[in-house]
Amino acid sequence: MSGKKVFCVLPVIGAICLFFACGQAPPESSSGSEPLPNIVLIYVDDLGYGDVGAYGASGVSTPNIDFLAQNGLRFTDAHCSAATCTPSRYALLTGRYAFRKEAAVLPGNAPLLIDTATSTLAGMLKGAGYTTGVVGKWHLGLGDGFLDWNQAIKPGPLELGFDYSFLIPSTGDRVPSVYVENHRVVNLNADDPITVSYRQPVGDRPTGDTHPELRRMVADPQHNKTIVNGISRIGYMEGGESALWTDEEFPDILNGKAGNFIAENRDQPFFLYYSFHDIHVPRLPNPRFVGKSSMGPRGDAIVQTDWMTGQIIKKLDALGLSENTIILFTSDNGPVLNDGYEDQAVELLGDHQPAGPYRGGKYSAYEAGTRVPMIAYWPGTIKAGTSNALFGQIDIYASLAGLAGQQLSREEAIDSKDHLPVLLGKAQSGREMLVEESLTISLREGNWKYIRPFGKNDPAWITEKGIEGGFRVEPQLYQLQDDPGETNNLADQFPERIQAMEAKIQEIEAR
Ligand code: NG6
Ligand code: CA
Repeated sequence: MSGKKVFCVLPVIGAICLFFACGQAPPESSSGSEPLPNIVLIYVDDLGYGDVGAYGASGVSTPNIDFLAQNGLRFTDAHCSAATCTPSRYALLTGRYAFRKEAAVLPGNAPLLIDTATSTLAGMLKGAGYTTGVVGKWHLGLGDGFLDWNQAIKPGPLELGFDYSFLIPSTGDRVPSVYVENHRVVNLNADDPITVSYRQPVGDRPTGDTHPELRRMVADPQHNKTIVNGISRIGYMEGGESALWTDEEFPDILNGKAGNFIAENRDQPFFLYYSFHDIHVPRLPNPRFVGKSSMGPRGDAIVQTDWMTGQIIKKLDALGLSENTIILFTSDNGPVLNDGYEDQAVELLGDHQPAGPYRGGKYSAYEAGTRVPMIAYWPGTIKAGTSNALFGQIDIYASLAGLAGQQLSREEAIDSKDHLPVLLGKAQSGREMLVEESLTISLREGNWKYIRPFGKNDPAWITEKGIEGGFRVEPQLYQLQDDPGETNNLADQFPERIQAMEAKIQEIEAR
């Protein structure tokens, strides 16, 4: 890698200095000759299929993400595992569907969802010789159920195979509104301890309910609790004044931590799971991005996302790591406009289509719930192009194991399949079947899409958000080739296909 090339000018001296500097040569890939590439997984929050220029965005321009798309492999049929955050991230990091754990969106004081005995993507890569780090939104719980935010916060990422972590513990709209670095809340003053409650008010900080006039944004009842930085959040929080974050600083603080991790590990293979806060609510982009789109805060947050992505590309370039680093850029679920705060996302949308040509969005059983932008960029190795292969993020685990030459045990990542050739653009046929998790389960088989019946038609909280959930008491079957917008339910015409696809879901569930 470049750090070593600079360090070791002459081959012989190079060999000697390498020997003394590192004690051993860097780990190699499965082929045995190439050094392992670094892996940077940029995981954007709530970014929809149509929210990026390269996927047809009209209300915002994203030159840096478009650069990745133009010079890398742009997927048109790639899916996160679920239509909300926690389940998608659970599946990404464990290679197991979230329904196996009954995972749903977690409150900000939930215990760690992933059992520390469970194999994880980070742990697997660590075993292959990678230094592993996570920076950004976590939302998989922390602690063992009795978490004291003023003490060592564990178990968490460091107990799941990450060597380094710098976290927004759950979401930007949930307390505690503090960063956690490794096992500690950052900048916490011991004389001002933190208490968190999701049941009853704690402390005397104003809430949106008691002091609506102190809010910078109007929020719905769930988001109307403790006010931090002028924004009411979900949940109550007392203390920790010196540790509170300022939302507008997220891009610089997170990029700083991500950049440091990259720079510090430039001389050995690293895996960085870089999990953006954007474009989740509350959308409070840094002032330098305000007004840079035509869509208000939601569009400006996309501009900020693009800038953050560009800085990472530049950082890798500056360190000479680009040709030995694979960047995977994708999102944890589909798009949402109104998700709890009045930030004009609906009013200023114009003709921008956050979900592209697909129906639904975040939370939905329809395609837009999980069909998200995904780009694989690795200059010199991945050829620029477009892949229409059906790809699931559930397969990132086994595919990267393939890349790193790691053999998975029988119990490990049981839902993940090695589709490395698809990821690298060397094969065009991806998954035959793909599970999409939401309040129900949908199954893709080629271009067929079956949506399992749900107990009731779209619940009120979904329709109130202006979302089409796709939840129906009757089965739904669509043929996406002719009907990408899932408008023509063919269930009555193809009862045997419905039966067969339902049986396949049950087979997967029973695995
Ligand atoms: C929901 C929140 C929503 C968002 C979501 C999680 C309410 C009414 N809505 O429960 O605002 O925080 O959880 O988003 O509380 S996710 O991207 O992390 O899944
Ligand atoms: Ca999300």
